[in-house]
Amino acid sequence: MTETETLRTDLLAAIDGAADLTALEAVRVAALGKAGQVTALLKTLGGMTAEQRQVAGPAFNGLREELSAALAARKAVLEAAALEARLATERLDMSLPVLPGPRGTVHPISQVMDELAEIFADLGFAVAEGPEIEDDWHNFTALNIPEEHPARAMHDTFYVTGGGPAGANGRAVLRTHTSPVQIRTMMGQAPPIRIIAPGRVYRSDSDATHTPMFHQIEGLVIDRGITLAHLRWTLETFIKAFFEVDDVTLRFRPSYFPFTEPGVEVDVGCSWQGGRLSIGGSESWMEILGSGMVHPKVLRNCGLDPEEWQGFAFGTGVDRLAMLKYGMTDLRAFFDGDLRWLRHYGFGALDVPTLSGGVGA
Ligand code: 2NL
Repeated sequence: MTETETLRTDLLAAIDGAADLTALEAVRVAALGKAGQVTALLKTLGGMTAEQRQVAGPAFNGLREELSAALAARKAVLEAAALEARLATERLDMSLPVLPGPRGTVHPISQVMDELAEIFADLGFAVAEGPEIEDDWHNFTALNIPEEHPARAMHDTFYVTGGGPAGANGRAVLRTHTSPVQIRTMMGQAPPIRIIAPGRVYRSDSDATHTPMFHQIEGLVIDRGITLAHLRWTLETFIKAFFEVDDVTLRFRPSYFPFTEPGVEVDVGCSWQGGRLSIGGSESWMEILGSGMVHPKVLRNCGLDPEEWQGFAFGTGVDRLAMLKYGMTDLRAFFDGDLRWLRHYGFGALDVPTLSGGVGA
């Protein structure tokens, strides 16, 4: 028993003397670990007579419990001391400015969308949004693109399996243009209507100039007595404001879209600057928009009487507008998430486009 008593005194002293958590852990292993001294003592119980065990059993187990309690107490003291030491050295000054300065940037697509919203808000257009998973009817049928129409194949549609939007009307698709937003607006509110519909659209097409997801903006005006002249003025005003040039010439060419009659493709006068075509001047033409008068069938599909209501619509690619205005040459880089590219082409979060400050300031 004296041997046990000595062991107890030594171990309790070692626990008390442990200067840090590492030292304390070493004492625990030496006493209670697999090959520890107390563990070895407990193993001797097996070779004892019943009488010996009656005395030694409670003594050894009592020792083990006493040491466990002492270890836990010492551990709590050392942990509290370690925390105190950390708190004494670590400082967090909540009043310091964020370092090393602002880091995130606004993606050029977001910036251009904001610029467009600002320009059209000034002309009295509201921003309209709709689902990116559409149904066949809103994406195609309502727009005078019936089943088997070649335009459906031309749109390289992504079909969605496993359910579409609530109250779906036909197969679920990823919208191939933002026109269904305008269909929903015409069905949901009475004219006059002046909206732009910017957003993501999807087509199963991928190469140097096409990505499977890209951004489109469309505009729609519905009112009494709307003509191509209103379309022409609106597009001219928009292009001048967006590219911040006063001398722009637009050229309207007859074209065909199933949802317009007539359909009009719009070119803008350009000139060569630094090896690239840029907006303004008259050396060359660049196609930038598709547009037209809303087809009477489309109006009727939305419950509007074409004898009473007319309208114009237009659409163009936001990514391409951004490239033309800010000089990027590779569309795919828009979606790579490359931080160097984002820092170079990104905009400051506080550079909010305003007409008074210059939309591209
Ligand atoms: C393009 C340019 C266009 C429209 C979009 C439209 C929407 C409704 C009715 C009539 Cl609801 N038109 N949008 C019109 C002309 C062109 O987008 O190049 N698209 C293939």
